[in-house]
Amino acid sequence: MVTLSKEQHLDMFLKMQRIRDVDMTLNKLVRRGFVQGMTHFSVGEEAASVGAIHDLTDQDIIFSNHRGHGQTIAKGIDLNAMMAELAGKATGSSKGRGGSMHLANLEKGNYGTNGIVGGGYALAVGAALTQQYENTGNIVIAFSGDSATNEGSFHESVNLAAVWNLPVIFFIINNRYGISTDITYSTKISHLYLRGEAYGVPGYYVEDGNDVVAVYETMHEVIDYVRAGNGPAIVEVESYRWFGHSTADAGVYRTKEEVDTWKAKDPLKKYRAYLTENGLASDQELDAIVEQVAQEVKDAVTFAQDSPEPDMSVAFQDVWVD
Ligand SMILES: Cc1ncc(C[n+]2csc(CCOP(=O)(O)OP(=O)(O)O)c2C)c(N)n1
Ligand SMILES: [Mg+2]
Repeated sequence: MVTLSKEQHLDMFLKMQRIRDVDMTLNKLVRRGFVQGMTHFSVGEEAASVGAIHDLTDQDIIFSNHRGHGQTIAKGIDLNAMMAELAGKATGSSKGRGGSMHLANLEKGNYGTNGIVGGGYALAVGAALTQQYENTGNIVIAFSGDSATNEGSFHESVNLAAVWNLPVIFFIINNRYGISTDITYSTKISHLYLRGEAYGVPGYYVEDGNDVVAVYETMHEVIDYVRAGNGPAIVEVESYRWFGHSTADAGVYRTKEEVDTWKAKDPLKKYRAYLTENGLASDQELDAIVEQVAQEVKDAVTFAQDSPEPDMSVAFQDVWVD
């Protein structure tokens, strides 16, 4: 058991609320053409991102996938820069050239979301090799979904990381679907963390990935293990996306009952109950955070809307190192 301070708890609650509010807001704005390109929401999976990232420093590195708003926010991006990026504006975190699936924030160690399923694993292994080679003491997390672990790049990356004893964690959010394909149609084994066994990598499992404290406690142990130079680890947490795979999903492959069952396991409600029942925060304190975040998100949308379009000349900037 790790003891988290009240400040740490409130920070985790705030980050989870930010993820929730940003994606709920975007879900409405998408229909009004605010977002440039396709986007995938993290609503329902907030605890997994925040619990996994809370113990990282700004120098520790993350790579994410197409569903990366949650990790991007948990790693501390400025909301104005994120919203402007989603809207394709010049003030965006990647000057409006990236959008939802190329959200990066290098100062905070976010090396980017990625539209190629399984595309982040090998990049994470490369970044972990740099940390080892330069003896920085920093670690790397490669976030992915369940389905991506069927890509060859997952297996090659885990194997290489194991052989080279690299400081990288493969963090899998198992939401049971790859677009509309149920996991039982694509994967024979019951738990993805077991895949580590084949490569000599320890696997950790959090059954309730909607419990931010449970995710945090496991990750606290795993991060210490990896930072101490013991080599890579795999972590699998179970969670669920409330919305469709992307903004273009009619949702015909799952029942309303199934979605409702998971909505009842709302990570934010669960955390609020934990904090209030354990005397760590009052409902009033948490309500104040909810209000503060609502204002931040509103301001970020206004900032993005009022920002200029990028000039075409930026398209070829930052492609090569000078
Ligand atoms: C190499 C590649 N193959 C297929 C796709 C299309 N695609 C986008 S997301 C996705 C499913 C990913 O599922 P999972 O890894 O479980 O993540 P989740 O969407 O559930 O968070 C697929 C097949 C892609 N973007 N890249
Ligand atoms: Mg999935």
